[in-house]
Amino acid sequence: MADSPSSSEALFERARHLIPGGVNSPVRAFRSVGGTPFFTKRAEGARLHTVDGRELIDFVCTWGPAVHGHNHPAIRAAVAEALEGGTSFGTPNPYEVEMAEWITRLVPSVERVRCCNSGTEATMSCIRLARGFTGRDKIVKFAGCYHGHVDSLLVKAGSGALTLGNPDSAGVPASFAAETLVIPYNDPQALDALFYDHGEEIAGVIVESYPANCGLILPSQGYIKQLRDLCTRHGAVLIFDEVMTGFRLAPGGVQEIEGITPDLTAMGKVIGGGLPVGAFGGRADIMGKLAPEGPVYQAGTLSGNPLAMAAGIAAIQLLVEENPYARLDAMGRQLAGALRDAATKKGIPLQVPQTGSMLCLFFAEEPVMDYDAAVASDTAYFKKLFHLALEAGVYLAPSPFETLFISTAHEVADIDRACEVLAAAVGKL
Ligand code: KE4
Repeated sequence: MADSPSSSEALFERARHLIPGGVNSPVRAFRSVGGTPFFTKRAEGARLHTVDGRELIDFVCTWGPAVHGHNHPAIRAAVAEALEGGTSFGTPNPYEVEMAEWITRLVPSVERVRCCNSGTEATMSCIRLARGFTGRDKIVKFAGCYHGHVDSLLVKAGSGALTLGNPDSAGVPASFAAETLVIPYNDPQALDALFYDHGEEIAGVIVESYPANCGLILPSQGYIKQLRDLCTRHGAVLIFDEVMTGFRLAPGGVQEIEGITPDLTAMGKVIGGGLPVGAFGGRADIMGKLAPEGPVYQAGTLSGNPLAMAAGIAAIQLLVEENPYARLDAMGRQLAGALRDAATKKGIPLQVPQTGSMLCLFFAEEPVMDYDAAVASDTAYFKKLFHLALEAGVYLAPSPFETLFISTAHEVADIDRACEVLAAAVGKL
């Protein structure tokens, strides 16, 4: 069929001339799996409807925010109601207060909170606060973790940076990178050595509470506790990046599941209900350093935007009312089990780490516990599986270094269908 002006092919051809890579965020470009990205016309529940007339079961969920699926009636109604009052005021508004009350109620470690416009802004602000609070300069991150495109954190980063093969982005001065210490995740000895050598220089340690940007990597027993204890002993600020895991894996995120209290938490995605959002918060003594109360500056024209706050409040209220976590975990287990069974039957090494509504596929002999093991996994198998699944109407994240997401809009029939499609795809590898 000749490409109609609105086909994905035609749209991508137009986009490529005007937008770098044809996309407004690199990981959408299908660079690591090949092919042309499809364009979505609308999204409903667990499905994306492409401009080419295809209907796909969506396991990307707009990279995490759509924990209730797409276009949920309650979220749509909340945005419509807020829209009656306008789109942005540049003054405080009631929605911001309600959002702050929800976040501080569900995440007890967050005594005070500020909203912003993205997860990147949230992590960037946590870093600046840690430095302003301690008067120290060094920041610690973990190889493969991704915290948004903050200069000082685009060092051995995951997600799109890793997908495109440039985990250390160009444009970040060596002087910036020098203030960021990077160590392997899940390596207790490396953690001890780092604090032995640099403990008193470290302003803060930022960690994805469950790393999910070089695939999903779960912490070894006791690792997060060791990190907490070392930060406490050396006066370093422990920052949990719960942009992806917050509210999705439990009402209070991973810190509720693990029983570990960070000093600051970065949040985003779910709390915007699909609209642009970020938030960061934590200990009152640290947050008290933030302008206009303290010397650490941070700001945003659209921070606390009434539409984003209304959508996020509706999303949070749905989670509290429905308490869907056990059902989401059951669907995650079913999908992971079907993949493991198919790989065993085919005789292909496949690891499928899963927790709650998050899971990923590593074509590897052994469980993947860190960045090096993740990048050593067989990405060619993943690429083939991705396209076999897409052809059959199941959309996985277009990168082996991302994570699959399940929403409350996924029905039993969707998971059954996905299990069938993915098992068949594994059988064809
Ligand atoms: P944003 O600036 O994209 O809102 O959030 C950055 C961020 C921070 N922390 C974690 C743990 C994250 O996963 C992210 C962003 N996640 C990626 C997907 N892995 C967003 C997708 C994209 O970059 O297009």
